[in-house]
Amino acid sequence: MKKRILIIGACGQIGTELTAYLRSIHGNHKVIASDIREGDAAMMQSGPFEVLDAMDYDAVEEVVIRHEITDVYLMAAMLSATAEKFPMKGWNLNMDSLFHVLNLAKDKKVDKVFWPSSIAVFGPSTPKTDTPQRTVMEPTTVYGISKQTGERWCEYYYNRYGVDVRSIRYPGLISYKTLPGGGTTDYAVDIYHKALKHKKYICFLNSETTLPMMFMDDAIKATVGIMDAPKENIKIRCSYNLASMSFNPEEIAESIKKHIPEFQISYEPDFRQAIADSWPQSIDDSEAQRDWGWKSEFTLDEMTKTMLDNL
Ligand code: AKB
Repeated sequence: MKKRILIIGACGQIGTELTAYLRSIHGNHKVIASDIREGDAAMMQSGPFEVLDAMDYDAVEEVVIRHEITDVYLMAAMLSATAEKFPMKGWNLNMDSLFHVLNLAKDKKVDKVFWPSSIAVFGPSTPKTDTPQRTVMEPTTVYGISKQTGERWCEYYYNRYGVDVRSIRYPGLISYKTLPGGGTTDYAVDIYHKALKHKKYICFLNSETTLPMMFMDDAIKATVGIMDAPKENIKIRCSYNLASMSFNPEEIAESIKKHIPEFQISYEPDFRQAIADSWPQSIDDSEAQRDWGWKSEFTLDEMTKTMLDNL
């Protein structure tokens, strides 16, 4: 079957690497990248690119039809820290864009949808360690509320209309190729940049804030893995728990010191501390492992070496 892929939000932290990976697998011309503004030279020159507002249904539909898209990866979103500053903008972007692609799939204009959820769907009343797939979910952030609501709608569209939507709950993601923007876990990328440049880092979370994290290569592997899995293997249509490693700022600093002994970290927690405190510390992803063979590869020290070698 001919596959033609549209990535919405292709210039973001995940979208950039996902676009490059899918182009390397399927061929450049089969993967249409899109974002609200043009990407860098590598993105623009390696394959088709559309300037596209994820909130504009007509524009998304036009691109889907013109390029005969089969699979959509909706990576455009406003992350946790920014959405606390712009609650209605965050809610509108995160929900409208999801409804647009779900409705295109419901109307059989696309076959398959990937939509990212997050550990932000959990809240302070959720068990903090080995957080189960099904548990209390009372998110306290705008972003978390939008992701939890989105999960309910994904499951609804699957049950009611048979929409083949697949989703994972990403932990904090770390990559040397693209910077994150507006998340609470962003410190775990910035710390490597500052360690190399200034040998010191002021962290906006306190030293003991343990959060679930993942290296980008693992995240791309999971994203493509769930999309390539046979339909009958996808038993969960809201979103799968996904885990790799968990660490706090002190532990990532120790990992960096193995390569840069003079590196120093200090702490000035800001409003993001409360967001981080509401999230789990570690995640039970046994259902993703069982249903579609998920397994993470990178440890904290392996990730640190790869980050410092490549930045
Ligand atoms: C954020 O910090 O907002 C994101 C996430 C955990 O979904 N990285």
